[in-house]
Amino acid sequence: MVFTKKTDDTQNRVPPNQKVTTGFPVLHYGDVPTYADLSKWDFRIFGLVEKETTLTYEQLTSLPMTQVTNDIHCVTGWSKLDNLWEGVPVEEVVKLAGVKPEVKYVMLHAEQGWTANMPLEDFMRPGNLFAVKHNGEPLTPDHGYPLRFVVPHLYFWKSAKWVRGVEFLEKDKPGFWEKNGYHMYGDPWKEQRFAWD
Ligand SMILES: Nc1nc2c(c(=O)[nH]1)N[C@H]1C(S)=C(S)[C@@H](COP(=O)(O)O)O[C@H]1N2
Ligand SMILES: [Mo]
Repeated sequence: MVFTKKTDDTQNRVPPNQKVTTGFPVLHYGDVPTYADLSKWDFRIFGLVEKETTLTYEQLTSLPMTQVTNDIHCVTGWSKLDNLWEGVPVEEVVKLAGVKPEVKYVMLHAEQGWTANMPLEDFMRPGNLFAVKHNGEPLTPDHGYPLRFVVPHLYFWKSAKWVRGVEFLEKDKPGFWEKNGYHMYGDPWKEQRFAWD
């Protein structure tokens, strides 16, 4: 009998029933938005905040940027390791508006009314960012240009593409996929794929 020992840590980085892909699949509901220019684009920070704030693309991308590398896990079964993202850390955006003490959840709002919910703590996790680049290249329209959220510790559907705002809430509400049978939280390590998982 031959025993093989994996020499890298890949096996520990891939949640149950996920397969690693080296491609970058495209997954979303609806049409890819197109922009003639970004003059009408804005980003809203609203709900239970001290000061509702609206940023232009220029204001948003003038905030301090960072780079992070992480692994992403799509609920449909693919994982992609070692993604290098560049963008604005979540805390840089949030501190402009200030979160009220009663806030426990957020709702991300994207183009065409698409939404995704998560607990405040998960949204604010260090390493989360509003990304403008992936692996050194500007985001393509398919992958969320001009801005996408990246929250790698939850299934990738929570990482809103074409994100246009964040709303702070006291109570949890289902977002787009969550209304359509997906799990309210979506932990890939617990395989929280569907509402009943
Ligand atoms: N605005 C928006 N963001 C979205 C989606 C969507 O339908 N609309 N789909 C999600 C899902 S299900 C996945 S798996 C990822 C896919 O991101 P990718 O196409 O860049 O791989 O985007 C997420 N973000
Ligand atoms: Mo997905």
